[in-house]
Amino acid sequence: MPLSISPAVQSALDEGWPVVALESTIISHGLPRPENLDAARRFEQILTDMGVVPATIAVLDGELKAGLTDEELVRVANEDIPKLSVRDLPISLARAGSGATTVAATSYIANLAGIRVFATGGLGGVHRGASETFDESADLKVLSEVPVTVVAAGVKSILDIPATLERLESLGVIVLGYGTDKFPSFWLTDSGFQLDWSVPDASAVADVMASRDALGQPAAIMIGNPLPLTDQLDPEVHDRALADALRMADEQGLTGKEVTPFLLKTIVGLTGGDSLAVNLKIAENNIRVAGDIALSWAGRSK
Ligand code: PSU
Ligand code: MN
Repeated sequence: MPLSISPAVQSALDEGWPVVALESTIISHGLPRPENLDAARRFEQILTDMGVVPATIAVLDGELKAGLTDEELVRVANEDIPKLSVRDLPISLARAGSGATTVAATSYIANLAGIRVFATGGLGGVHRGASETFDESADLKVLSEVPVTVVAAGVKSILDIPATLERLESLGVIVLGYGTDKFPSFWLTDSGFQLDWSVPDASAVADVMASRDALGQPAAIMIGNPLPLTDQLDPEVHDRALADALRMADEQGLTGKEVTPFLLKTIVGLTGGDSLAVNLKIAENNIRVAGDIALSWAGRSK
């Protein structure tokens, strides 16, 4: 199997120490240079400071990588590499290629490596107008198939949030609000959509992981972790930028994997960088919660 696990991640897995997987599409396509490299390093440092081993996931020179050296992190941040979902992995391997992994591909590789907890910014989901375009992120299908616990600030309001929640339900993905019963919508603390279940802390998440395993269910657990209200993007700025970005994507006739990166980039421009600052806070907030969950999980499997 062309899977290369870094020595630090491998020994953590062997010893049952806490490990958190991190996604690379957020680094290569979700954040602008040069902030992306600083952010990628900071994401890993947050975990290291907590006593958790970071495993940033990407594809480099035809190998699936779980855990990157600093040089490899620099490559992911600075090279023009493609965005890879699960179906792109065999092609990238066949060509000895490199690429950044989406939530779907990261979850898939984390599972191959035996990593149980994963932190990202926001999930992909059902796009607005999907009943016409069929644009639904492969993130959702993959989360119905792999037993990871993914911490995300919900999904962005660039998507159709109620449709995404319906699909998560159909696909059997377990959805838990972290200290909230409202689904977060990334830059905004509360999407207004109600969740069925919430958990107060990391230990309660580990309880659900254990009972999920006991039942042998195939799907992931999604933890909806909202930003504190004081950190969210100004809702008026948000609504205006969102409407403009959606209109521009429509005018340009974008389809397929270009849509999400285009919307993210355009919204950074339209908010004068405010959305970027909030984006970084979100990722860091999710990484801390994922670290707590990994610590709690490691404590119990000993
Ligand atoms: N949502 C974000 N930031 C991101 C992405 C989604 O807030 O960077 C990325 C993730 O890698 C996610 C992917 O898996 O976009 C979804 O893309 P698509 O809609 O093409 O499946
Ligand atoms: Mn899509």
